[in-house]
Formats: sequence, structure tokens, C-alpha cells
Amino acid sequence: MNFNIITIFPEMFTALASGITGRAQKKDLISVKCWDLREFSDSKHRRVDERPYGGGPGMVMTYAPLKKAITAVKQANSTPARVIHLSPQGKSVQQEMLQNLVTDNEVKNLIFLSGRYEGIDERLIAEEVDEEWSIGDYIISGGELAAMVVIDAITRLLPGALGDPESSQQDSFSSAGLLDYPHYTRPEDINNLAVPEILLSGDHASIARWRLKQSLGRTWLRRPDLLAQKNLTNEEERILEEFIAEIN
Ligand code: 9WO
Repeated sequence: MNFNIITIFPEMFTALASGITGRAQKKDLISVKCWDLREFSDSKHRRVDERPYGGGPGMVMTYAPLKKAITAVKQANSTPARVIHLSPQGKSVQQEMLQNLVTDNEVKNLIFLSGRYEGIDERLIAEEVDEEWSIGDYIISGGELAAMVVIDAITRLLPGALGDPESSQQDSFSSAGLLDYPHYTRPEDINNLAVPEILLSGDHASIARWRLKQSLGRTWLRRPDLLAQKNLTNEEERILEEFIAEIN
């Protein structure tokens, strides 16, 4: 997957050199290319913003540099690119849509527009943006961090990006659509808080069932909205009922 980011803060994306996204870049599973929007400005002072029509506070990112940058990125890629604007007005990013993007294998080049100031001239969005994505209902200072969140989430889904021990199938929201079960490691005694006995038993089938019960139970308690979207098997229903019966 090729990630292109159009931004006035390209240096922020050095964060992706760490961890799984860093390793994926070294393995050539992904590329991360930042395009400094100011380099596409025709003005002497490399301006990319102007005051809003209609007045009000702040500045708006102008059409021309963004249009030139998008054209340059598309020319640099041999196959079609999808232009994605990170914005609170977008559709909310979900694990399933990212999984479909990777599985369908249709788009290999993504262009993320990371807005700053008060936002982007609406005509650029109308003419050039294919999709608007939101990572959640909060305002941050610009689209860069949102782009990095999405890049990280997509990268984890690419075959070979995770080492065996990290296998993504067990994550929260993996194919199962359930929250994760609780984890324990050494030491066995911490302030008299016990490790659940079953985890010390060596009985792998029972451990797997206990973990599923915890996942179902925590999702029921904390994210009933997620559970409502799922069709539980009869066995899962039984295990969840057990969890509920065991509360107090
Ligand atoms: C500011 C604002 C003020 C009052 C009412 C609504 C408002 N929306 C915004 C706004 O969206 N500001 C943006 C800040 C302008 C472009 C960059 N910014 C941004 C992107 N903030 N948060 C995001 C973002 C992107 C993706 N997912 C979540 C948040």
C-alpha cells in the first residue's frame, strides 16, 4: 500500500518510522510519502491559506496549491489513487471498512489530505475528494494525526505486517467484533490480586473458552452497541449467559 500525505507538517510523519509501520516500510509492504503543500504554492512566501469569505475567525486552505499537489501525486503513481480528506464531517472509520479496503485489493495508492486552520475550500473537496473520513467525534488541530491513525490501522491488516506473536486476529475488533479479554503476566502475586486460576491450569480448551467468555462479557458490559451488531452462535449465547449469571 502506498500512502501519500499532502500536509504543511510533513515532519510529523516521521512518527511512522517506529514500530509496526516502520518495519512495514523496511519490508516494502507500505510506502509513506509526504508532499509539502507549500511547495505547490505560487506565492513568494509559499502561502497556502487566505481569509474566509463571509468573515469570521481563522484562515482557509486555498484551492490552487491543493489541486496542484493532488495532480502531482496522481502523476507520480502509475495506478489509480483514492483521495481521502480527514475531517470530523466524514464517515466514521471502522475496522470493517479498512479490512474491505485491504481485502478488495482494488486501490493501492491512497492520498490523504490533512487540513489545518479552519479547513479546506469546499470547492476543492467537491472536485477532488473521493471520500471524507472521521476517526471520531472530537476536534484536533489538523488532519495529520488522523491520517497517521488510519495509516497505522491499515498497515496492521496487510499480510506480513505483523509478526506471528502479534497476529491481528486476536485484537479488539478483529473479525470477531468483540472486545479483548483481560491479560495477565508475571509476577503471579501483585498486592494479593490473584491471576484467574484457569490461566495457570494448562488446559488450553478451557482457557480459550474462558477468554471468549470474558470477551463476550466485557463487550456486553461496556459496548452493548457492538454486541447488537453481532449474531452470536448458540454456544456464544450460552457462554455470555454464564458470564452474566456469575456477576455477583
Ligand atoms: C472547527 C469547528 C469549530 C466549531 C464547530 C465545528 C468545527 N469544526 C471544526 C473543524 O473541523 N476544524 C478542522 C480542524 C479544520 C481542519 C483540520 N482540523 C481537524 C481535522 N480537526 N479534527 C480533524 C479530524 C479529522 C479526522 N477525524 C477526526 C477529526
